[in-house]
Amino acid sequence: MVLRSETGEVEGVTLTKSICSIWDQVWNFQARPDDLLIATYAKAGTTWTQETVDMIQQNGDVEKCRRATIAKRHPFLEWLTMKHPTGLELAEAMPSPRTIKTHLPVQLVPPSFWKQNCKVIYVARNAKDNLVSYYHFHRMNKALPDPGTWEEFIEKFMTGKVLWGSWYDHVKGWWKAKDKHRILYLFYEDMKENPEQEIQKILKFLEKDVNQEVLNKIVHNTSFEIMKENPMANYTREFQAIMDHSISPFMRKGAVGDWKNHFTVAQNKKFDEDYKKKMADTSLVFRTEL
Ligand code: PPS
Repeated sequence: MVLRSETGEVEGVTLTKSICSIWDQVWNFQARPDDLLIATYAKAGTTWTQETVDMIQQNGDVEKCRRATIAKRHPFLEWLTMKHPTGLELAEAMPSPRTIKTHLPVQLVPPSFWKQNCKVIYVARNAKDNLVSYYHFHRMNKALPDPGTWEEFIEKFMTGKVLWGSWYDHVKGWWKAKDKHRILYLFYEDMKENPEQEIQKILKFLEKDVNQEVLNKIVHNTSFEIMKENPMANYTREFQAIMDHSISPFMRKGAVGDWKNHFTVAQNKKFDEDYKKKMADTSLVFRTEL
């Protein structure tokens, strides 16, 4: 049986107790200049972006992208669960150039990434869909704290007392940081609306070029329908003791606007009022429907 994680805090940000216990090692992680960091708030489109980046790096070669599961291809920097190598171990053992995943808010990113001037792709997703996805993920992933009821989870999300902290601070913090560092800031909704255009942005950022045929291949293989069936991307190959896809699959709906199937009118009103206050000090704008 897997015990749900207890939580602790690093600088006021909620993390699992196990991450807190290795925090010094995470903070002192030595980035290399050619590392690429994919940073997101959890459930914002991380895996989708990882697969897209890998497809680009492998020049559209599907077989190469299926060489290993997404978790092995891209170490998850701060993560550790029983019986699996830690993100730090995987990263340290990996030859360059590495692509690394993190959910850390910008102020908790190990300083070596900035010192080495590493490129970062940040992906943000509108709060309501992000929250819905996070709720279902807590239900199916037994390594995360118990989400409680939907109503309770909305409250936790609004107060920021969830893993990796406040969504509001996360998206705002990274938005500000993009003016100082090499950060490509993308939106889930844009990726959904026009994947080719967003892939082009990633290509330019990575200083890569592919022909139209390869581009089409990347668009196709990173679609929700294909990724849902791809065992190297859909998390069915490992973490079986932790993730129960029969409760809610990792590749759940992959849509914009699913929040409408979850929020009551009253919950939506309360959420919107609180959102306005929390997001009053940013120029960031999200779309909650397409
Ligand atoms: S994690 O655990 O934080 O790495 O999860 P993450 O990958 O960030 O988010 C999972 C959600 O992204 C959806 N997803 C996709 N949407 C559209 N297209 C593609 N290709 C795709 N791949 C994954 C996935 O279904 C989760 O969202 P929900 O809303 O729960 O379906």
